[in-house]
Amino acid sequence: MAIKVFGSFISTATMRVLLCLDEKGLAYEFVPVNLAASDHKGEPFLSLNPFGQVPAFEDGDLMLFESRAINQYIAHTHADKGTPLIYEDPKKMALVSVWAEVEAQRYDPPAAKLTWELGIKPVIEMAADDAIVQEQGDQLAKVLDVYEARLAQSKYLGGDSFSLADLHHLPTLNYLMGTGARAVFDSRPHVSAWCADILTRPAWQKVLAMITNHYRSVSYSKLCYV
Ligand SMILES: N[C@@H](CCC(=O)N[C@@H](CS)C(=O)NCC(=O)O)C(=O)O
Repeated sequence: MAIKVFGSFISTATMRVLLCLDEKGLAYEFVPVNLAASDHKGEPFLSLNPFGQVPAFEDGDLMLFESRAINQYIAHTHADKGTPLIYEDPKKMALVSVWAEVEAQRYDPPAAKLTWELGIKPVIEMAADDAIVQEQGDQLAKVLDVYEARLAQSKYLGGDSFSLADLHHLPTLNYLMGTGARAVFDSRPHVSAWCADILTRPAWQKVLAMITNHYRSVSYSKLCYV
């Protein structure tokens, strides 16, 4: 039975899951959820995610939500396919888990707020809040100081090879690279090299191409939501 992802192409959490599936070379069906019409706030979507947020995920009789948990499931279930995103060795895997937590708990809060202010608001013709941009930019800079030290010692956050810990950053990272927040990454040499490396991964380029093709086929008013 086909894997299904219910989500939106503008959603970083949706992109995170699509990227994981592409790294694994898995086929899936994408089911668009119209956020502009608030389809995620009513049935049948609430049966998939009672918190009313995208993405939701279906694999046979298994239904999941929370992008990072979905990716853990994909990485474990298809450990032998495509890019290995986890380690069997418990010590190596523990480090991947540490940095996956760092992404979720430390990096994502400021990165997601900056993505909204600088990456998404301009597209929907809303003005960015300068105070939030300043505050979250400062917060992100402190987190990236820790990344700079880690990446000076380790090619990837979780270890010697690309893993879920790196993968989870890509959607917000990609948005931020097209904004003024890019400077906070570029000014840290090891962070900057890591960004250049992971942003050019073929699986991420494939996700971006799919999103770009999709937006070519929808009207501007729906750009952000379909
Ligand atoms: N922690 C959740 C976050 C999901 C999330 O924030 N989804 C956003 C899009 S990226 C959403 O559905 N926003 C619409 C809303 O909250 O109403 C995950 O990683 O799946």
